[in-house]
Amino acid sequence: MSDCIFCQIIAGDIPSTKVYEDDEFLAFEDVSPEAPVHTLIVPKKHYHSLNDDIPADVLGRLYKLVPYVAELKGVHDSGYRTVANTGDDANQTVHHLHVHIIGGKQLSEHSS
Ligand code: DGP
Repeated sequence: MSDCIFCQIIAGDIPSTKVYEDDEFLAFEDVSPEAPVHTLIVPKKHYHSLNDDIPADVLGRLYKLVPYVAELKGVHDSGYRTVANTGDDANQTVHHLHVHIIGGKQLSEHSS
C-alpha cells in the first residue's frame, strides 16, 4: 500500500535501521524506542493487523522469527516482551501488522 509507512520502509523509500531481512519479513529498529532494545518485525506483504485473515503458516513463521531476532539483539536469554497492538484501543498507530520486541532492561510487570 503506497500510503503505508511500513510498506515504504520495506520498499526502501523510507530509510530504516535493518536488523534482519528475508524474502518474507523485515526487522528494523523502532524510531521511538521505549527500551534499549526496541525492534519491529513486519511481514513484507501488507496486513492491517492480527484481525486480518492471515494464513497460519505466515503467523507461525513471523513468531518463529521472534527468538531469532531477539538473539540478534542480545536479549534472547535476558528476556524481552513481544507486543502486537491491534486497533484503536490498543493505540495501533501503524496499520501494517508488526510485532514489537522490547527489552534490554527490566520491564514493568504489566503493560496496560
Ligand atoms: P504501534 O502501531 O503503536 O504498535 O507502533 C508503531 C511503531 O512504529 C511505533 O513504536 C513507532 C514506529 N514507527 C512509526 N513510524 C516509523 C518510521 O517511519 N520508522 C520506524 N523505524 N519506526 C516507525
